[in-house]
Amino acid sequence: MTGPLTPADAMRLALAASSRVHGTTSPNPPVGCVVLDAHGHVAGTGATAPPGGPHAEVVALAEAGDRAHGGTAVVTLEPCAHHGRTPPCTDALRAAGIAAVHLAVADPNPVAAGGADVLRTAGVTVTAGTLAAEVVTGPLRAWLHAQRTGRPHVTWKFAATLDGRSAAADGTSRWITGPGARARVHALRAVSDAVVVGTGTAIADDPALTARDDTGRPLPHQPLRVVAGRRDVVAGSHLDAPDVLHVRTHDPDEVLAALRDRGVVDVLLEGGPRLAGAFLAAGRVDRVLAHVAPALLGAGTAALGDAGVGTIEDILRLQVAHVELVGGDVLIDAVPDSTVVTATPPRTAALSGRTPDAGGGS
Ligand code: AOF
Ligand code: ZN
Repeated sequence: MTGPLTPADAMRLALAASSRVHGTTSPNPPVGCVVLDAHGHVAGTGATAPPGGPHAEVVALAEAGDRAHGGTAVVTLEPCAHHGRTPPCTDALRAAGIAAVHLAVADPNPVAAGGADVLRTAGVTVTAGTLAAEVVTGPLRAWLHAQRTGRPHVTWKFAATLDGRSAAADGTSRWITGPGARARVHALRAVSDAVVVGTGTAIADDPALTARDDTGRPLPHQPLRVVAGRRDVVAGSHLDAPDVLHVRTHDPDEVLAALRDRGVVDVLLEGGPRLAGAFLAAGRVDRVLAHVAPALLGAGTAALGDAGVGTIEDILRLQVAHVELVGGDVLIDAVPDSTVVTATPPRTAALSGRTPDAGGGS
């Protein structure tokens, strides 16, 4: 047996537990919970089940059994205080005799929030903010964004050469980056709710948009596959399938509203240049993942089309969150300056926002 865990150590385990259900809980958040016994040893670990199933705390408490009595629950999101599809987690924590709770972030959902106060009133010691910086950029990121803005979170992922090309002059593009970068993309698809491409990319590249392992076998969790744009996809192509959602517009807010209506929280935008440009121009890209290959093409298709930038003053700057070498390619993880959160916008403004003329199908 190892010694007692600190709340931060336990939060790291809770975060890891939440990573294991990332992509399977929407529209609910992927939450992780660790229950420590009265001596600080792990008694139970849990994560949110798919919608309608138990919340993370209930899963962890069930594993802990009697050992939860007098113990501590460490959870990535404030325990809910509401009767939703399941009873309040605050009730479950109290019934189990939990003495202390450490939470990373408050629940922004007004219906479920208030759990910390409910627990304090019941005599439980509550500490908020444990490892909050890690948790808000982890699996809860997209859900927290959706709660704040009313829109799904959008990650624009692209692969390009050093000179910013995503295809050669003749249109060929397989492959610009190496197998390591491609494996990352499949792992990313597996934790996303939806993968979106424009009709231009669907027609030019015939992508499958499924999440596969390195032998080509499908990963357990598959995202909703989405094509955006007015044109029809090619009959018999990968995306000419009954489970593919075809949204007949390039307007980012129309695409996102259609996805939100289907419970989508976390969107992976995979191109092409025109659709990505429309999303960036509208301020609807929340994260950029650029796989940059140390290679040059010169002529060829740029990774990004018109993004509403006509003069240097309007350049879209990003803040780099992380840089990594993946195989022989450089992965840059960045956030557009325009979407760096400075304040909580009113919920009513959520779906209006900036509405530049990003329409027009392809
Ligand atoms: C928790 N632990 O693991 C999760 C929570 O419809 P329901 O009953 O499943 O409730 C969904 C809401 O509960 C969700 O919007 C969020 O506010 C909270 N999710 N809370 O205590 C969990 N997944
Ligand atoms: Zn709950």
